[in-house]
Amino acid sequence: MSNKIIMPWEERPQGSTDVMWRYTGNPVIGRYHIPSSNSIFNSAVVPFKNGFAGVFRCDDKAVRMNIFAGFSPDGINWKIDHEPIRFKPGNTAMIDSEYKYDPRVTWIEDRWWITWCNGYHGPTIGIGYTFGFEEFFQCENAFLPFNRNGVLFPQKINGKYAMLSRPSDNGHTPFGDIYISYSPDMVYWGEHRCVMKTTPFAQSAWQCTKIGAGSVPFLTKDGWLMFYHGVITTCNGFRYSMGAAILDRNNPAKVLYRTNEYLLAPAAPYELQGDVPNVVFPCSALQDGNRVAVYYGAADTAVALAFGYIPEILEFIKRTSN
Ligand code: BMA
Repeated sequence: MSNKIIMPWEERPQGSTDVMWRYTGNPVIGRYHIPSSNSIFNSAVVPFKNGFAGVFRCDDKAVRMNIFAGFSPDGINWKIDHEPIRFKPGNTAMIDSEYKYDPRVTWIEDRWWITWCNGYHGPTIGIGYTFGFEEFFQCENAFLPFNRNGVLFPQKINGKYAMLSRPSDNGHTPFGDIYISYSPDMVYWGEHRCVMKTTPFAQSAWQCTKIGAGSVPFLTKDGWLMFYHGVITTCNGFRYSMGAAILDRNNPAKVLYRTNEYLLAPAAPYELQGDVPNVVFPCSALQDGNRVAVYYGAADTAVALAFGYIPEILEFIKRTSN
């Protein structure tokens, strides 16, 4: 990130020993931020020009799921378009989409790539791109239904685009592991490999039902750092928390370390109360030297921010890894 851009940041609260901590102004974006919205959550933010751009999941008051572009000078105060993104055909004329949700955004080489959960006879991974968040182009879906949580790496790996995803079912999916797939051209995806599975209940129950990639991975001295969500099934339904993993730089199918303890779990009122209580769902991470700011969906209702120091997070992942 260029020095001119000032990333949203707050120091760790006095007396706290948490590895990651919440922004005191949370939620950053409330549910009624645009006139049509019922909820705004699970959204992705990237540095753009002298500030930030984002792709936001805004469900409307008919609870139709769609993605919207937004802009901010500081990552905190957002102007989100009142109309959803209208995609033009990119590398295909087949751009059917019954709904769009849970976007991620990645700069690769010459453009911003957007992935999202695309409704095509059930959920699968939609792909699109934009050069400046004004015109948007939609590409072939990456996979057959059913799949969710498609997250691109920010650079080609061994000459190919690489994407994490989570094969699922057509409903609320009581299972799910993270896979990686490769593509030479953003049309054909293959070489699918399993990356991470759920954990045994007695070992790390917060991630024993399903896991899914969260933020676009970024390189650190130890490898790719990726925030992900983990889910436990409770007597009141699913509970979503955030952990992180370090993946091998040259072969990201190889997990070097992974949090056995969560980094952030639903505890703040806006994470406990909302359309779906008990959800912390990371979708993007900004970094600035040693610091990271993670945007996450809170209770399927609002967008929130958490902060941490990258060296401390790496140390925590290694220390709590099994
Ligand atoms: C998942 C997705 C997410 C949502 C989560 C919790 O299956 O639908 O968009 O945040 O459930 O409801």
